[in-house]
Amino acid sequence: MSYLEKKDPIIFENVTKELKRQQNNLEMIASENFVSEAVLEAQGSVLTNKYAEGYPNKRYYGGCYVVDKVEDIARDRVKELFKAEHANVQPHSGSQANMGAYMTILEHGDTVLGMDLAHGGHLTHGHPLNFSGKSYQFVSYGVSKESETIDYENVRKIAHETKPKLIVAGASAYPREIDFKKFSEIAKEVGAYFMVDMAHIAGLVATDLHMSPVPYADFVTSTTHKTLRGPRGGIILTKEKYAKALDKNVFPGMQGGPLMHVIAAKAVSFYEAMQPEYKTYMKNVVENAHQLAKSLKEKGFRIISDGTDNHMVLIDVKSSFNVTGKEAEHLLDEVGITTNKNMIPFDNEKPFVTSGIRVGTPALTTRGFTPVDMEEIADIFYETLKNKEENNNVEIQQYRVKKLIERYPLYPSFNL
Ligand code: DSN
Repeated sequence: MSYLEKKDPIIFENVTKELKRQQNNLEMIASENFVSEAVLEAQGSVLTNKYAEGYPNKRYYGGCYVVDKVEDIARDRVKELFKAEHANVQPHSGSQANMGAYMTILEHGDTVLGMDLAHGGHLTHGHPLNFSGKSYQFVSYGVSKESETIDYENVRKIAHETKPKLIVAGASAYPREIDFKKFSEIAKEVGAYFMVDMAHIAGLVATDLHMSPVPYADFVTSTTHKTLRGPRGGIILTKEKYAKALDKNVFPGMQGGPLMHVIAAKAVSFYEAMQPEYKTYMKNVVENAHQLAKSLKEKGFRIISDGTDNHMVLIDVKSSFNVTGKEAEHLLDEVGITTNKNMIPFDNEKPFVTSGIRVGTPALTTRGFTPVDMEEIADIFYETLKNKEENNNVEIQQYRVKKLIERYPLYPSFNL
């Protein structure tokens, strides 16, 4: 019997249920992944007990000589991984990472140019209810109606008109490569700082499957739990010239004690991302996404921007099969496929309904899924969504999902 089971059976029961849910469903949320057992072990370690406000060798608490080493290793590894001059590994999340970067260069009310949320941008890129939209004056760029890809000339035009202090690139729902060089040229033209939120594509950047923003941006932020396959958390990379100001804005500016157990787990995932197997993994992620987009198209789904360059596919389910994103998410859930409804560019539906769903291949690829499986999954999507008024043989699709899952066990050694 585990400690948890003995002490707190109800939480134990739910942890077990969540393990089973992850094992028994097709996890296709583009921002999710399955970390290694080593990452889980570091995150579940006694480092959770340690207070370490400050930075290595400059702490406000005694007894930090061990966690100092851990944070130094994490910083060194992530700098090596992304070829960055300076790294801060303390942000508790991607939102905190963005806040830390904003606080370093912006004053309240400053103008920031970021990607429209409805076109793929993130909550912290200026949503009116988020701290970003409340603290700063966000203006936005989007994608072109025809190609559904970023219109750089339009970005340039808006930048010249609005003279932002900061330009933000990076997205939560954009399936195409982003040209960070072009963005940095535009930023230079208008005298703006340039920041990239690479949360979704960090794994592709680490393995040279996407242009790196590091040489071009003043600040690069990321989460560590998406394609990077680490624990839930954030990082900020920057040039040496901003290092001191950035660190001061993260602590004491924005956070107190760092989560040392999470930093240890981040360090483990950075090590893993430097290994050749990870490069193979990321190549497979992209290959699977390509195949998924291709097979979905063959089945009659309209794919935003007509394909993908990365790990995600954005599907216009509304114009494909007259089903909203909300309905599609629900129908797919029923057969054991986890996705999320998502706005598509120029969407007429409300954010809680949407015309699209966003799917990704990072988690399934961690389990070992291949392009042949993507063809099968596209067919299950089709059979499930083709006619919402009809019974689309839910049991048959559930059985097909079960068969796929059985082929690629997840955390087989876990015996909770
Ligand atoms: N909510 C995340 C995503 O799903 O993309 C971004 O923070």
